[in-house]
Amino acid sequence: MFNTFLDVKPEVAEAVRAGGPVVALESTIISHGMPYPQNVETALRVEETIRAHGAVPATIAVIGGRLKAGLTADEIEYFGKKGRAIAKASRRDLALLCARGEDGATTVTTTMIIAHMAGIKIFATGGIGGVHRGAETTMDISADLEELSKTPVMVICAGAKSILDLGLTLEYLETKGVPVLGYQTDELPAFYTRRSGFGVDYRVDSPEELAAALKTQEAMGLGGGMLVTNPIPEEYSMPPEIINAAIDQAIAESKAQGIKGKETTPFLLARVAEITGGDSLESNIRLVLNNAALAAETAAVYSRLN
Ligand code: PSU
Ligand code: MN
Repeated sequence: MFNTFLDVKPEVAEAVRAGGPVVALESTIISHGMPYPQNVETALRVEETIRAHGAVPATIAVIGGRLKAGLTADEIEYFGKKGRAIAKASRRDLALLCARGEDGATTVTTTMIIAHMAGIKIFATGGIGGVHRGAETTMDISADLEELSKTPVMVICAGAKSILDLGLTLEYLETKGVPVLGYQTDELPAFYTRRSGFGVDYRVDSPEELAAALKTQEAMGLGGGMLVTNPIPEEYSMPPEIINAAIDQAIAESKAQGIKGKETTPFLLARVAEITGGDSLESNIRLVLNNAALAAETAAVYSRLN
């Protein structure tokens, strides 16, 4: 799709034109999800992993009011250094950021939007947003869930952190018609841990099955995205009691400090990372690399279908 606000990196544009494998990546995970310099190192390693599995990486962001599909290493460094000073860009922010010529870190929502504009079908990340605990009174539900219901991109993640109400998140996705697939599992993974106690809709065991599911949903003209949840590799998963205690503490602090709106998720992510220290950062990096590899394999299979 042509869009006058969109700049597609030449390598990405060529691969899309040729129907080759391309994987989109988000930039909020760089600016808000990890500390500098590990965020930049990880973003570059994720891109290398995608290349090693035969696909072209396209890290997505808003820079100087332009929607970017594909960043240079210098642009990734700039994003990582500027960190949380960059505006977190959700759907409602895109027009204003472009009108004002500003930078924005793309969330799952805006990465899906820009990936779709650029013709990219598969996107790898760490965790998605969802229905927050206590949403029955705060109404804090991530725009990621709405976007998954309308934009035709497959999002490959490690589930969602239990900073969210995972049961309500699954209910919302069911209402919105978003298929939730478990990669080699029947259970929704909870980011740092492989298990959550909640079932997924379908277990899928190979990149071939993932590619076929995406192709079929497109061919039927159903619209909307798909969510693939890929458990963190066993050796990097964290003890549930440690991570759950950190999450409970972070939520209590956010309530005490009156954190609201778009600040909630970055606050909780940062506090959980601080409380659990280097262990959770290492787990976070490993699961993103794991998702990047699966996304690249799936994109490679998808590009050979037809
Ligand atoms: N959850 C994570 N890691 C993340 C995010 C969420 O475990 O990095 C980021 C993603 O960019 C996601 C966004 O799209 O936070 C959701 O923010 P909100 O809950 O404000 O919609
Ligand atoms: Mn929110």
